[in-house]
Amino acid sequence: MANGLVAHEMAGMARGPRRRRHIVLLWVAAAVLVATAVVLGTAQGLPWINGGRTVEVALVAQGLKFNGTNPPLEVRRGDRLRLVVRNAEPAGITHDVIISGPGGPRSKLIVPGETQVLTFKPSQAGVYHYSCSLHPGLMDGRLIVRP
Ligand SMILES: [Cu+2]
Repeated sequence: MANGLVAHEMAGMARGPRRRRHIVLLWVAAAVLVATAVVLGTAQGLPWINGGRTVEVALVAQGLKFNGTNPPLEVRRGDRLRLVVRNAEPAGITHDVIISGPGGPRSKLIVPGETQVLTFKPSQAGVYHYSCSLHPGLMDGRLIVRP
């Protein structure tokens, strides 16, 4: 995408006056600087760069497990976790989802066939848990929040 933008700007340069060429060069330099900062910031986990990241995870509750194995989930501090939880059980088996740890939210009861979305933006790093309060010990996975 960045290459496409540069090519477009270069085409403009060939036709435009000298002043316009300087402005275009400034914009290209600024774009390169911003792109570099974003890449470096993301790689180093700087919250001021990646604070707006949303991590969406689909969880299917079935057979008294989340996604079969209650897999560990991983985000970085400052990420917004968006859990999309679907209850795929037969009639009569209700679940919920609770994130344990500082500020962790709790869903309402989720009946078979229903989907609920739970969002959570952890402000502290550490190991949290996502679990179903109706099936403790069976539906319990780790949520790892990296610093
Ligand atoms: Cu449950």
